[in-house]
Amino acid sequence: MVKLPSDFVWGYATASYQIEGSASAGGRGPSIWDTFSKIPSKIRDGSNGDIATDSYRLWKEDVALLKSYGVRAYRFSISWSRVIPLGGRNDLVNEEGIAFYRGLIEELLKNGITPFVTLYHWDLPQGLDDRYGGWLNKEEIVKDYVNYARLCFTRYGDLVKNWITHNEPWCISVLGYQKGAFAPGHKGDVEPWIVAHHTILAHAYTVKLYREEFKPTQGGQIGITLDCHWQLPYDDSPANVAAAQRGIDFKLGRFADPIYKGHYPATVKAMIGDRLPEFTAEELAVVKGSSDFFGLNTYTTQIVQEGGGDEINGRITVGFTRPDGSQLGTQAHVSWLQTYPPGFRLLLNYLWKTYERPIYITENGFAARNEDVLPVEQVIHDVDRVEYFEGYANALLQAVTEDGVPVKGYFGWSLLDNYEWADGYLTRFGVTYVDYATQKRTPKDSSRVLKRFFEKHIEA
Ligand code: GBH
Repeated sequence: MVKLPSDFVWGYATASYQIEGSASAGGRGPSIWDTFSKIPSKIRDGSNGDIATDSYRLWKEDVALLKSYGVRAYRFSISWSRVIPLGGRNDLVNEEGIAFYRGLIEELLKNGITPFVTLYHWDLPQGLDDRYGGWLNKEEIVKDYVNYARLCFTRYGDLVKNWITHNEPWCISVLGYQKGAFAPGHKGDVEPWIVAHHTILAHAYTVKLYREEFKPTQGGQIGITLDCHWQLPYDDSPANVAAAQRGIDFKLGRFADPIYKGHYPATVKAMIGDRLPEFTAEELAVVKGSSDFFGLNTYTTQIVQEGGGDEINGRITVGFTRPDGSQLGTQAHVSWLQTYPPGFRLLLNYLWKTYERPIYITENGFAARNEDVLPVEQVIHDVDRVEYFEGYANALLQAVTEDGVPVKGYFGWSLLDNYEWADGYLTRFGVTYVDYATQKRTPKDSSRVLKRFFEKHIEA
């Protein structure tokens, strides 16, 4: 095969809190991000998602934009507290919120765009955190999450055939409960492992529900999205090679191994000891095999050396500098991201070999430098983002056509510049420039790159 298969899907991704705004309109209840973003000094520019890109009101314009970009699919997330304002299984459903996503889904389909729906992109209803501690409370959160998922399958499953449970549980547990950098802002080294365990269970029981009660009649697929930077050993010393594998275990394997293989990685168990919760036999039977595909968010590669780092990454040191002093690739606006397409190809091969599931790239993208300060006329000529997407799309093509990795879809992050969490509005990942004063959308050069690429490389 020299081309991508004719049913290859591609498009752009977004997330509810990052684009919707209208935080207290339409009957929406608050989420933990509404609370967290208002704590002084948590967000670099002191901003929040109250308005964001105003997509709760401008959604038709956004669908038209997607259409003009030639996409086949759009990945967005549902705001849990917009459809169940207080979040719980005995709480009221907000029909206005339900109707909003129904309208969006119908408009996408009318335009020939397939919806890929994420159930949870970090905006837990504040009501659940207040009531019982949110992700820390196993019995309650699993039941409430499954109930919320049931509502979505019931109301949208006739039209939506591609479901993603969590977006990046690593961020939920590590940034939310270990580093305190994301909502709800806890710090410690016990909670992150408990929370991670509960996100896996909520995911798994949701998939069980879908497979038993919805899939037989609705016929869709469901999986989870995990994030990973490829880990490149600093040199070929056995210690650094082992460190790179441990880095992958701590970032990805801690979720992927239970879900696809039925156990936590041995390296994680060894370092975390009895802080790592155990699954009961009954739970394990539900967890193992609980994803129809491998959803991957990936942005970059890190160069890894043994030792020195903290436990979060498995006591490794990560950077971008090679032994000869050279950098891995083009530096982004954010410190954690450099362009390195070969790492993407290596990661895809690793995932296929290790987990043997079809892969969807659910996010991949680049924040070019200084887009927060340059005038729009300059920002739209985003050469670094163009270089990034060309490199990564070609690496994907090679992985599929030369290495035989079954990648089924690709979503660029993101359709629009948007609320970049703790970075606020200072970091821009969009292929569309957003003027936050007027909400005017202007396509950047990069919006044409993926269109051209997939027009050329997908089988007719
Ligand atoms: C994704 O997160 C998110 O799904 C999306 O919402 C976000 O807008 C997008 O990527 C761009 O960031 O703690 O050293 O890893 C990517 C995960 C989490 C990666 C925060 C960078 C900070 C540095 N990101 N992380 S580090």
